[in-house]
Amino acid sequence: MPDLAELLELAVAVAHEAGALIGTASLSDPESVTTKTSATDLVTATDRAVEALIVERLLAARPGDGIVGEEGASEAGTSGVRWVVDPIDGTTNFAYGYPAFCTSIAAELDEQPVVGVVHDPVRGQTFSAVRGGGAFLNGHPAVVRSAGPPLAHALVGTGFGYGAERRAAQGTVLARVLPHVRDIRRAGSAALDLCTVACGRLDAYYERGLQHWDHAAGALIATEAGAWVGTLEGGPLDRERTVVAARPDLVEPLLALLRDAGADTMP
Ligand code: LIP
Repeated sequence: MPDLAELLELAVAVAHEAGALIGTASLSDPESVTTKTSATDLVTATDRAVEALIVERLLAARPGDGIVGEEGASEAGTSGVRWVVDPIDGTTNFAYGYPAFCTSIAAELDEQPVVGVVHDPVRGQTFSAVRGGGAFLNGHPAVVRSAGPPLAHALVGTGFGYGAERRAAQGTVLARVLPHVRDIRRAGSAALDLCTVACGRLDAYYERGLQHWDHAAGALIATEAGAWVGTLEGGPLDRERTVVAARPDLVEPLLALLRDAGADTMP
């Protein structure tokens, strides 16, 4: 069993270094921004440079570990520890200079997250968690309220995919959800949204179609903060399902509202 405190310390140090590199990035060269799965799915040279830095640092410290990264990093490893990396979650925001993006690093054992770090370089905020050890924001406990305003007065986060068909369906679901909650927030980064639930700045968050690296660290942080984290459809957090994170007292009414809104039948 690896020392989880050591993995956490490494992930925090590497995430901070990634944040510093992001801070020096220039997007002035038009070649530095290209697209991936669709014309709206952006990737920048900085995403790739930050992922390369993270991979280099993690494997230098722990040569036997595995890694999977959004920008293509893939190492099987032999140690049993696998790192799941999103160098810049919220790339569209980063490319626009819209101040809501982060670096997300998770360590997994047997495909279960045991360490999660989400670093927001704009606000200088680092969210972290170790399985069974609680969640923290800049070293202070991050705790979800066990109870609070009813769903009709809840602040709910969500997000939209890069494909037009899915966006249309997500827009239809959102229109049905909106009259039944206080308001909606769309930050543009699933990792930040999950951490925002973890520290009680949102009452709940839901999104369909997330990649593993979008939620690997944030889901552990929200869970360790006391949020319910799961899927609308039941089963694991994967691309085919709707990830939900919420105050425990909101879960039942929120899942019912999302089903009524047709969230579980979206393409
Ligand atoms: C983003 C997610 C966000 C989602 C965006 C995008 P990326 O990840 O964090 O929640 O709404 O469509 O998938 O592409 O910035 O790493």
